[in-house]
Amino acid sequence: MNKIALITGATSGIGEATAKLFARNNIDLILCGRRKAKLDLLERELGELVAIKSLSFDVGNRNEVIQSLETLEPQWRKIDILINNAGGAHGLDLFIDGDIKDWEKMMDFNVKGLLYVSKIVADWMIKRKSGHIINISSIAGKQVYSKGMVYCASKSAVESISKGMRLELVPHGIRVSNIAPGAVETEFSLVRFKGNKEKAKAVYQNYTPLSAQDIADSIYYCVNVPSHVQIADMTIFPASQSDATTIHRQ
Ligand code: 8X3
Repeated sequence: MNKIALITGATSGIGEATAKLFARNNIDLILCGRRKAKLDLLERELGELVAIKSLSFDVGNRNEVIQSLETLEPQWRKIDILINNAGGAHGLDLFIDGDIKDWEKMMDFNVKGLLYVSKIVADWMIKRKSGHIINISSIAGKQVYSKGMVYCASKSAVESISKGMRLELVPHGIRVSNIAPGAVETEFSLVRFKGNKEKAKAVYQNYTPLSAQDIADSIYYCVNVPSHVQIADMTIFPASQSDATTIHRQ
């Protein structure tokens, strides 16, 4: 019988690459995202390989999360792997210039959304005494940089949540892995800079950034280690990156 993975933020970037990799490796998928049309497209494409369920909801909206997950039939609640990937950065501004709506989005998606989904799925995993939760954090969760304070705070919350989950869920046979990427070229910077393509492109210029596929490969590694092994924490940089703000450009 195939394993089942639930992936949030499955319509683009790391989430989409992970969905495709899992499907090619016979893992059935619950794909979650806001973009219904993109979910339908993915469902059609990957549905040729594995069983797919797609749920369109806003991860930051508690009622939508609860209502959507409640529609899952019993066989789909047997989730083996939860990938908490939804989230992102909104704005790159000094604290005093920051847009409060950006802060709210980052806290709603990156922190609260992750908690809403995990509370429900962890409960199902506890009943089955097995499961694996993978939280997509960031180097920003380990290092604070100017103009990124609230994004960094949201990701350091993810780091704490990963540690707390591990303390409370390991006794129930659940593994928790925290993955903290550095610079990954996805829609991340386009969202951060509110659609400004020039600014977004500049982030990844004159070096080779990570791709969504690189992170999907790392996630796949984490879920495939022997069952007595738990990758607690993985920080992944491009070869040219030394810390959150230091990139060696040619
Ligand atoms: C993405 C990496 O360095 O822009 O989370 O914060 S960084």
